[in-house]
Amino acid sequence: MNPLVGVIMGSDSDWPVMEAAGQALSEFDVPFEVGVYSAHRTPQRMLDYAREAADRGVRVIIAGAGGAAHLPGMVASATVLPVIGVPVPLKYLDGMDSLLSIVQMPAGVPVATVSVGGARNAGLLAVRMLAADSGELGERLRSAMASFQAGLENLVLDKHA
Ligand code: RP5
Repeated sequence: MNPLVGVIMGSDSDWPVMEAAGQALSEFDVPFEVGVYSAHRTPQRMLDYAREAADRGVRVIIAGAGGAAHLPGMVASATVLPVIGVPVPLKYLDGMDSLLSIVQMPAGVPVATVSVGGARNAGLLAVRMLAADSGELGERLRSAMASFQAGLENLVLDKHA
């Protein structure tokens, strides 16, 4: 199947954080592609990817980067697809640099930013976006959420038993 989600990142060093997005997509059998596109090191390649993704059938882009993390915003400037930004924490500044670089977008160019290192939620958010027009995926999300919440309720009961 053609990939519905693009999971991209500024460097292959981001993968240990970003792989959780792929894991979440796999749990819902959502086909995705993975690639490294740097806003600073390979800007033209990044723009080509952003401009062509929708025509190839991609529906959501998850973009992770760290430090001066301009990848999600730059990609959002060159596509109409929804872009989910993942701030990747690096060695310094506890990921605050990544978070602030991604979250503070100018009006008109939206990026849905998840928490620092929040790649799993980025994957789950992409599934929710795709489920908006897929009844089957929506059912699977409802069922997964019910199991998740039941698990937490049992945990709370166990703690107080
Ligand atoms: C960013 O620079 C990347 O997204 C990565 O988080 C960071 C460091 O990249 P490397 O020097 O490890 O390749 O653009």
